[in-house]
Amino acid sequence: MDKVCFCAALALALALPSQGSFSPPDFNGRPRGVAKSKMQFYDSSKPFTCLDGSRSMPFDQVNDDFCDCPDGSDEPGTPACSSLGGKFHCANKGHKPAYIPASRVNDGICDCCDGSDEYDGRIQCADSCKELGAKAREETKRLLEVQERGYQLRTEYSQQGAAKQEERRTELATLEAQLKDAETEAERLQKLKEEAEAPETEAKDVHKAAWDAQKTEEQREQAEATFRDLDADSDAALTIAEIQARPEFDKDQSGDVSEEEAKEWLGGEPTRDMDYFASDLWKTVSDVYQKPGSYEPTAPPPPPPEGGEAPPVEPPAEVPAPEGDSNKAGESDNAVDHFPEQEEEEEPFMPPPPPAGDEYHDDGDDDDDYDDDEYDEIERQKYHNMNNAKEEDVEEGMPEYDEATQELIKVADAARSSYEEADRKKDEVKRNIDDLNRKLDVDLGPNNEFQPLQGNCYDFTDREYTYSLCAFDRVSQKPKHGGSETSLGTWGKWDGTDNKYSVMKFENGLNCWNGPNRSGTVKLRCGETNELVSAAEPNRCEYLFEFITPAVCEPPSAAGQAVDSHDEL
Ligand code: MAN
Repeated sequence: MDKVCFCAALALALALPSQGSFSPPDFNGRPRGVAKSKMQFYDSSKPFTCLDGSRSMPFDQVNDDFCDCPDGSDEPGTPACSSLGGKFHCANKGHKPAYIPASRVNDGICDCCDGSDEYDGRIQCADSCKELGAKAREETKRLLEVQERGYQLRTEYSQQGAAKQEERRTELATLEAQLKDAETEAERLQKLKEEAEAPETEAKDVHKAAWDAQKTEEQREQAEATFRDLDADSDAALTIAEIQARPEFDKDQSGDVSEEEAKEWLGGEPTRDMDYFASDLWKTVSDVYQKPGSYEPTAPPPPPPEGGEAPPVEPPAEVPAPEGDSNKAGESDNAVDHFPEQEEEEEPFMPPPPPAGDEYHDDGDDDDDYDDDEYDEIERQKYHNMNNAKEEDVEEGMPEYDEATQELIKVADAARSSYEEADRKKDEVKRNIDDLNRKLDVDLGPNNEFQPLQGNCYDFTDREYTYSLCAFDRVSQKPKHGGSETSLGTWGKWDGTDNKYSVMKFENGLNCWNGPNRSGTVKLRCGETNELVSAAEPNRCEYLFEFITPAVCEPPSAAGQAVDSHDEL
């Protein structure tokens, strides 16, 4: 390989006393740029062999400013092998030795604190190693003290953590015993509740059945009264002509009630008796039927059927109102007697509601579109949740329960609230057990040293956001000048490479628009306090935090080695 000539080397050859060809003077008694640990390979009494063993040469070719070895090892003290990635060793006596790229040798800039990289005389470098070394040693000492105190705290954290975990285990055992008792108690009270509810339900059912019977009776009476009113000739048969005589049956509003219309009202037959009317027709008829004297003023009088006799205009003398009026004490027998003291109010006549189970009865209020059943169900649920079950099956208008039933309801209510209280207690114990188990399941370090951080949050504020790290829980970000908090992730796992307890990983934060879910990586460093010291977003929606904590401080011996990793001087 042709030797490369460097002008700087030529200049040096002229400026400095020659030692062999262009070799720069030794430094610290060894060839310039050679570390003490490599001295044995640079023995000037022998030929030099490239460190990769590729070739040997007379020793005066070492540091002659010509690159001979493919690994650049013959030029440790000159820039001749820069292109091969050669390194220059600064001894830096009084401070830490260091390697710099060979290209920086004699480049006019002082790189080594001892100035050994600038020897061609162009510039003079002051030796600042002593001063820098003293500062560095002071910093090392400070760090060691931090490590020492931190480790002391870590030991305390471990003790606290172990005690806390033990306390949790003891509490868990207590709670598990409590849960068994609470379950037994809830079961016992549930039985009592069921026992109290059985007679309550029975009594309520009896009451309800009587109420239903009364309603049926009332409806029958209303139907019969209506029949009597429509049956103008009182022959116990309702005819087409009698229907035609009533303007409210003008379904198509043509001005009169046609024969077909009337027949339709009678269910397709020319005549109907009271029974059929009450059981099959009344429900439909009641929608339009108008009590005598309550006709719409504008309704035209029905024309007499052709060739037939005009129906009588006089309504029958005594027609009980279809609703309400018929339930006066003493007016009916059987079911009505179940509620003898019930007071009824005089009400204007309204078509009676369809019997239970029928479709929703349109009250003419077009915007009233809620679903009755759904509403009732919500109400029922609400009552139940309020532990107010006694009201849930009281129908509107239904008379009060009798005293005996009310007493049964009271007893059942008390049984229900006792049971629900016991059930709540049981659920609370269960929740506490789950909570404890979750805490006990977290890996709090080999010696529980991270336990004192559990449940604590630490903030760091930069120009835009306040970041919050809640140990073993979540990391979040909140804009400094208002706006809502964004989840950057919840506790995921320990994720260090050499030491898994050196990095925390938080995952599954809020989804990043058009990207992944946000996530946070927390690098832990030894410190005397617990502090979030930096936050960054190196990639969009991936956050990187630095957190100092005593929980990762090493024992002083290991810390000393790590901090004081001096090379030889
Ligand atoms: C918010 C913050 C930022 C993030 C963007 C992504 O502004 O969470 O940290 O980079 O959303 O859209």
